[in-house]
Amino acid sequence: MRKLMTAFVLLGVSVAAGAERQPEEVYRARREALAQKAAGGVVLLVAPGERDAVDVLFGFRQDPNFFYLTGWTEPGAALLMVPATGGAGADGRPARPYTEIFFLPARNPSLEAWHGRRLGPDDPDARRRTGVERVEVIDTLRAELQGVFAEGGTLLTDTRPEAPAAAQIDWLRRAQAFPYYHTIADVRPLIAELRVIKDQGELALLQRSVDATIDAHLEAMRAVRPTLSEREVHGLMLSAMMRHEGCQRPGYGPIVAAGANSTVLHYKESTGVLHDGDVIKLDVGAECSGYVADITRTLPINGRFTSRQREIYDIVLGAQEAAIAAYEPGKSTIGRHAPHSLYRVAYEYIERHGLERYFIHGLSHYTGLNVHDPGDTTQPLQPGMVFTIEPGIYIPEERIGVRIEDMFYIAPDGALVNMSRRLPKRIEDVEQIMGEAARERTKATGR
Ligand SMILES: [Mn+2]
Repeated sequence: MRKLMTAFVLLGVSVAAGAERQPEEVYRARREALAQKAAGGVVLLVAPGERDAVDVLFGFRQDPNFFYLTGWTEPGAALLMVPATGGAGADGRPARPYTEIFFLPARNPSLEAWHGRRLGPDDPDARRRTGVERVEVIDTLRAELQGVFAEGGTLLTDTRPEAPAAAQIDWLRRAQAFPYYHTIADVRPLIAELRVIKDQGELALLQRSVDATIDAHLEAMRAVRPTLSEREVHGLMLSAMMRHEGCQRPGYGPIVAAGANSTVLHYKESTGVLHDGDVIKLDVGAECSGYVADITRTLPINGRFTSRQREIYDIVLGAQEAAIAAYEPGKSTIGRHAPHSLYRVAYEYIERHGLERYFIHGLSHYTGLNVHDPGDTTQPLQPGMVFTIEPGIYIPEERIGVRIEDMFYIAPDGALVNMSRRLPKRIEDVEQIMGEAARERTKATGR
């Protein structure tokens, strides 16, 4: 832990009681990189409102793109990035430098009574805390846009109809009838190009989520036994991950699936009970400081795999190892149909064992602020990319579903690094941990 803390200090990640922010200059550099990609377009990002992204258990979750560019975790904000215009031309109009404006809702004491203190645009430390030079009240956003688009231009924003930006720019869409021409384009692909490469601070935050998730899986490995319910196992895993500082919530709907449920890829009910002789599939990950880990293990409920379960398990593990061994820096991809695909390697391994019709999903996805992080999966893996390798075989007629999922990153020298290697997965290691835990339980209860 001390080593990890040292790493955080070195990387400038400030460790607070809650979520951590990276240094201001990191977010500013991301905004500037996005402004480059926007090539003269105006960028508008809008955070969800107080009620739009609230989980009853875990509270408000910031929009990942908004968080990536600002580190801001409060609701209702907006960010406007306006490109520079050239020097005074023949018409005498003044040049405008590149401008960033951060918009905040006006403070609302009655809302704060319910949700707590929020930063307001008039707070003296608004600029310091947002990291943006100009902070305005969000009511002025429309007037600001009207000024910027007085002569048309391109607005880059989240164009999904359900995105918070939609309400803010509805009038602009309708204003298409005005004489000056403007276009609205999707900003998300440009941000995805940035997000797919993680910086050192992000890798440290992701490692922290992975470490919390590993502890959750170890907790389950020691606890799993017949008669427990799926929900109890899930509760134990949640408790273990929440012990880690900065861990806020599960990274995604946890899959805790025993027996026949293990053959359902995204089983979410957790209503089952653990039976002697079955396996349990645990696809559970933590979100810490916004970054999500995604790890899966499959355990024998009574502590010992049957010979058939072993057979399937070792094929899944062999497929994962084959994909890892096949990795080539600057060449391998994770896309299902991409050239030099690691998926292909894993698929062919399972095919050689005659079970390919039971491997029915992809092998990998990027991971970051989203469990399925955006990014082009046909491009060769590059330093800073973080992704899963997760083959699986699901045989409903035998009640056996096995998935093994680890998280990896590509180091600066191109090496493939397993971020979750501390979590055992070889059959003998898993059985040993489960056996020791069972013996300790017997000793403790005298039974
Ligand atoms: Mn996954």
